[in-house]
Amino acid sequence: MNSSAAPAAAREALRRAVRVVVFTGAGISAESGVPTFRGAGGLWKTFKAEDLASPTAFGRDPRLVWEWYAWRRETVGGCRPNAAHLALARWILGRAGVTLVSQNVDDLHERAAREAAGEGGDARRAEPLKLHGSLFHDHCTRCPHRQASSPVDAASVATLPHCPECGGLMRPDVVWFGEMLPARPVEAAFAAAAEAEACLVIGTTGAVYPAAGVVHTAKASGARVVVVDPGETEFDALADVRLVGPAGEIVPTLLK
Ligand code: BV8
Ligand code: ZN
Repeated sequence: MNSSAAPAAAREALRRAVRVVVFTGAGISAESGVPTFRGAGGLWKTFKAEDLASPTAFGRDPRLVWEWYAWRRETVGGCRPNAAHLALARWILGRAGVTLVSQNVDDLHERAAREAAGEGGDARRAEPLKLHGSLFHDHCTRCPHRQASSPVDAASVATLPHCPECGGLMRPDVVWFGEMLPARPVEAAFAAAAEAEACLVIGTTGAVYPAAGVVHTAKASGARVVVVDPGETEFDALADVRLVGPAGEIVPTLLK
């Protein structure tokens, strides 16, 4: 359904659902100024995914890959959560039964959760299960050490971040193509999707697996699926309601 009745139908589906899964992608951060992957100004346009977001690329030229991630950290660091992130965080904290699942490696959902929870509030319920890792953490290529990121000097391999425990080269704590997703968030996301009566999809092409399977699992388990996106997505065929437009405009009204 994609008509004037769509917003009311979407609100009704979310209101009636005891358990909701919210599934987000790069599009929810677009209005904050974070480049998406496959859109017009998309990251993959300037760079090719296999050239940079893969273990082979990192093995071949860790300096270049680190330079790209340092630039992305800088870009996201200058962005702020937008109205969609904030409305979503407030809505999640204001009711029970919502699981937020994100493919995004930025920290805008986390920052919106802290802002919505306020001083001394508990932001954790509005923080996402991160299926593709975190842009702001590094982990060691040789041992299990993981740490919050610090400024990167990508001038040479020697100046790249190295592990304080074993001296191994550190890498961004994101999931590259061909790599396994982190087990705990994936299991929790698919378990929530299997129980959900509604699934709200915001700003994702639905092109990347196994993450996109979360929405298919929700649909197969009887959830009503609401898709928010200005463009076409691979979820349109299974959507019960499509709200066509930017998240920053649609989400605050939808969740009011
Ligand atoms: C795995 C982290 C196997 C890194 C990312 C062939 C060869 C090799 C692999 C495969 C293959 N075929 C399939 C695969 C599997 C592959 C895959 O799915 N490839 C796709 C592209 C075909 N998947 C993997 O490799 C995964 N691992 O399969 O491992 C395995 C199995 C067992 C044992 C060992 C290994 C790993 C995938 C994770 C890759 N990492 N990112 C980094 O960020 O650098 S993927 C990247 O894409 C991001 O995480 C992003 O979130 C994700 C999905 O993209 P979207 O979020 O949807 O963003 P996109 O730009 O595409 O779309 C933006 C949307 O927003 C659009 O719809 C647009 O209209 C909309 N929008 C724009 N403006 C707005 C808006 N919406 C709302 N408001 C707006 N204002
Ligand atoms: Zn180490």
